[in-house]
Amino acid sequence: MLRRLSLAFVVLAAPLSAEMAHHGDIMVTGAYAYETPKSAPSGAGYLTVRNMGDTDDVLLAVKSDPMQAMMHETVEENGVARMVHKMSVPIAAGDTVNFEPGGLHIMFMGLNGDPFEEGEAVPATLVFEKAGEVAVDFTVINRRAEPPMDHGAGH
Ligand SMILES: [Cu+2]
Repeated sequence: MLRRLSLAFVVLAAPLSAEMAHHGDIMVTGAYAYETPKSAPSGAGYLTVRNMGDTDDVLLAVKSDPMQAMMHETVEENGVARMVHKMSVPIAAGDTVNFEPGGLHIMFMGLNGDPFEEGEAVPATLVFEKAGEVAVDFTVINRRAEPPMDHGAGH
């Protein structure tokens, strides 16, 4: 079921919209990050990526200068959770991939004393193999707030 998102979402197409349509339509929704403690070196962001096209795509990187952003996945082995750095995340044609707590997430490193504060937006650029660069703002929310996620579509 498609739920209405409680926060406005941003979909920014690459400059060449014809190219975009040709190479597959990537739609990014519900991007948010949790606020961080003042001295935290890093923060985590989550979002939903949909491939509305008929061509498989791959998320290759996330840029968020001056921070370093990486794709991570939390995996559990023998009851111990650890984070694995993902070099790429496939977004198959017609697929929806959820980055959510306990699974895939965007790790922002190098906060350098500038914590994520509730209400601010963290700008980032997602780099896809075919769709190219997609700009997205991660809305920073309170740790206890309900994430602006659409959980229905991907499960
Ligand atoms: Cu991580």
